[in-house]
Amino acid sequence: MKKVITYGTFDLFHQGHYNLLKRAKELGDYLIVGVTTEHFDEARGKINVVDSIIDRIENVKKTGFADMIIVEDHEGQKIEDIQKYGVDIFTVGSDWVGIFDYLNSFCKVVYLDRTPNISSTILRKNQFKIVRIGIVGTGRIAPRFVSESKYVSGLIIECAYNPVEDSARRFEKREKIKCYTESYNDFLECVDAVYIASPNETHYNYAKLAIDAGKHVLSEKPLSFTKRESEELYSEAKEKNVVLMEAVKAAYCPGFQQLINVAKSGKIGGIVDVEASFTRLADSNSRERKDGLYGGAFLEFGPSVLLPVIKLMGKDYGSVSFDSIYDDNGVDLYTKVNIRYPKGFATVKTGVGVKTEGQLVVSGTKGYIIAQSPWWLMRQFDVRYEDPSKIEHFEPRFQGDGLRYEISDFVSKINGTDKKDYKLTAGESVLMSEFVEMFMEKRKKGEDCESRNSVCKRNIG
Ligand code: C2G
Repeated sequence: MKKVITYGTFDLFHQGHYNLLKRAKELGDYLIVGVTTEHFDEARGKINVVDSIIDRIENVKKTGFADMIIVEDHEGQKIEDIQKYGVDIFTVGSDWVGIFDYLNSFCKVVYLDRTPNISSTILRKNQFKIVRIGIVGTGRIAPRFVSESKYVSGLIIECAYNPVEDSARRFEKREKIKCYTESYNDFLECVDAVYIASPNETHYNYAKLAIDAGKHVLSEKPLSFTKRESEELYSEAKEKNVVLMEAVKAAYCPGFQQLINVAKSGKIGGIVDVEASFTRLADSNSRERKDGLYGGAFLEFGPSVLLPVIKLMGKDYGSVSFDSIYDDNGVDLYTKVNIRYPKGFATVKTGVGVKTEGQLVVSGTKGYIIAQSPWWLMRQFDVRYEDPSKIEHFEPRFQGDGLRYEISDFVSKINGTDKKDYKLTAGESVLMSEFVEMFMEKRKKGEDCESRNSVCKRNIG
């Protein structure tokens, strides 16, 4: 009996898939079809698969060509399967010519002509309107957004907005975007959604205007400086039936969710303490170091370090104490926050003028989880126990520089294929604004501190 094997995602099953499976079966007597898992597709850069793996397997099954269906979920599996099942022929469409020649050492490799003019990507684009995204602000993170968005199908970067026309023009030219403008109204008219990457103090207003105009919003953190403003934005977004997401990128990275789920699984017992640090020394002329009102460590990194705390310790905090080291222009160079919970603690540290280990440690009654810097991208973490020989190492899949996951979630929510907001709920986002508000209030109170020498240390908790 001649055994044939082939693999695929088979998303939005179409004639091209059908023809491939039909001809694959004709190559032998027994056909094995490997259907990829969503995680494995994500790992190889396909992050917009629409159909669930169950549906994709079902669609392959319905063709009647597959004698066996297996799941492909890791690199190197093809060799294992060829050996395990005693496969004679590996086949795949001609778009892969050359890529699988190495399998000739294990079995015959046959590339079958691809069916022209049809693909899951085209269908995904046809099934959903292409989302026209406008970028508000042309600073450092905006170019990263443009490059990462190339890995997400279903969107186009339509326009760049900056109140300074020259900045908008230069960005549009450099990033090869369709248009630019210094008028926010004109900008809103030519997009379906906006990514707000402007200075911190402008996020709320730009988001409010966009939501009022019926546009979807992905805003850099902090979304706003007060609990009330954030609540208002989320309720208005709900009323207008538009998506509002705060771009705390760690929340959307696959590894971060895995760490949270591992922590909540009971593996380390009851969670007692969460410590998260994020420091990045900023140039003394940078916005972070110069803007005494809206710059500084906590406004820059507070939402990121609060994310694991809120996810794991919840919203019922007790006392909160802020402790900061200030520059003489009122910028907090280093802010440490201690939070008390009914059954535990949390400590977060942020810095733009002080450097510390950027790690995340989740302490429990049976063990602890540690993720080294840059934990916010979550490329790896360890679960450790009393017995030092028992370390469990996790290396979740991760592509690019962390933005494509939030962009993909944003587009999926806009298309309605992903209504869930478990990665960063409105409530969690509002709670972050509550902490930001507390920090700014305590900082204001601390302003009457006796001496404002070069390093004014005050316990304003
Ligand atoms: N295919 C085709 N004609 C098309 C589209 C796809 O012949 N118009 C073939 C592909 O070449 C592939 C199979 O159908 O052999 C499944 O295609 P996809 O679902 O797009 O999955 P892909 O990522 O191409 O799968 O590791 C091998 C990959 O998993 C192949």
